Amino acid sequence: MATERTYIMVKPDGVERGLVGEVISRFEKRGFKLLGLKAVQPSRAHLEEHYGDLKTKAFFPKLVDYMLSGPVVGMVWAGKEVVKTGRVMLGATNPLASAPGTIRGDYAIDVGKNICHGSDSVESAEKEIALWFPEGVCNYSRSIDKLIYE
Ligand code: DAT
Ligand code: MG
Repeated sequence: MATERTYIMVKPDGVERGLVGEVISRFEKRGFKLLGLKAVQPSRAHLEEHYGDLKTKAFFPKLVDYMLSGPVVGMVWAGKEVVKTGRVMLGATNPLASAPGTIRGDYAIDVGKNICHGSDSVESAEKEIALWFPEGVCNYSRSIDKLIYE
């Protein structure tokens, strides 16, 4: 069985607020496997591609400007149902609707400053991984997996 992968990104507000470690820590402690990690200052064109499905939305220009306001930290995590579970760990898009215990529910208030991104499907995860990590990511096995998976 191929291992599912997702693209998780700490947005500029999350980086400036010192929440990179917190996001990494939650995915690490949950048991997911880190395959890629880097800080980047993406171009406008790169962000417009990443958010391509939202380009007709009224908030699109503001979203891209916000994403351009500082570096982001992108990561690739792997594991069982990591796409769906990653989204649950992030919380709802609007932080005010996010449950406490989620990243957005614990650290954010406004939708336009919601700290983190997570792929919304296996297909978009693979597209986003290719976009943000064109050089490729790691692939390795961990002996600890026998303590995490039955
Ligand atoms: P998500 O980031 O939960 O996948 P999305 O893909 O629908 O949500 O939107 C991408 C980002 O755009 C989101 O994290 C914050 C911003 N956004 C979404 N809906 C918005 C809205 N109604 N007003 C302002 N910004 C919005
Ligand atoms: Mg999305």
